[in-house]
Amino acid sequence: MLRLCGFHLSNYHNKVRIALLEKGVAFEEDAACRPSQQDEFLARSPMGKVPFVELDGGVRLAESQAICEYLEEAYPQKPLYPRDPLARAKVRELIIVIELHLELVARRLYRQAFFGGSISDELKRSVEKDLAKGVRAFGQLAKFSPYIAGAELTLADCSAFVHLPLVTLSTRIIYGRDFLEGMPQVKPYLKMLGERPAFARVNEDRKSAQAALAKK
Ligand SMILES: N[C@@H](CCC(=O)N[C@@H](CS)C(=O)NCC(=O)O)C(=O)O
Repeated sequence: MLRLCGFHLSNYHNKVRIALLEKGVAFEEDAACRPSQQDEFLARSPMGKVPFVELDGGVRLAESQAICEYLEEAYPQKPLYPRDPLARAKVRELIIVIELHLELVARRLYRQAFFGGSISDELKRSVEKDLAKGVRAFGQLAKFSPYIAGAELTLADCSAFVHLPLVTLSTRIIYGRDFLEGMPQVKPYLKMLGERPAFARVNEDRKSAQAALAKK
C-alpha cells in the first residue's frame, strides 16, 4: 500500500493527495510528517522536504512531480494526462510555469507574508520582476476552457489549485495587490475545481489544519 507523507498545509503534499483521490488510488497517509534537515529524515526524503511516498518493499520517492508521474504510469486507469504526446507536453509546460516561475518565486515572500519574518526591499523588487514574467507566461498558456489545459481535467489543475491561491495571497500581503488580478478567470476556475469531491476534501482538510495551527 502506498503511503503519502507530509502535512495538510503543504501545497505540494496537497497536489499529490488530490491526484491520488482523483485517480481513485488507494493510499495511506501520514499527515503529521514535517520537513527536517536531520539525518534520519534526510534518509527518507533527500532534500528534507515533503511530500514523499513510501511504497511496498520500503522504496521511497520524493518530489511531487516525480510522484505524480509515477502514479500516472503505475495507475493508468484514470489518467490525468491526455494521450497525445504534444498535449501531454503542454500540460507539463503549464505545471513547470506554475511551479518554477510562479510558486517558487512567490515562495521567497512567504517568510514575511506567512511566517512573521521580514524580507528586504531588494528581494521584494526582484520577486516582483520575476513574478511578472511568470504571470505573463501563465496568462499566455492557461486555457480555462474549463480546465487549465483545455477540456479535460489534468495534473496541471491539481497543481494550479494548490499554488495559485498562495500567489494571490502572498502578493496581496506584500505588495497590496494580487498579481493574478489581471486574470479574472482564475477565481471562478478555482471555485469550479473546488466543487469536485477530491479538491473539496483536500481544501477542507487544509482549512482544518490552518484553524488548528491558529489555535496553537
Ligand atoms: N519540489 C518539491 C517542493 C516541496 C516543498 O517545497 N515542500 C515544502 C512544504 S510545502 C517543504 O518541505 N519545505 C521545507 C523545506 O524547504 O526545507 C516538490 O515538488 O515536492
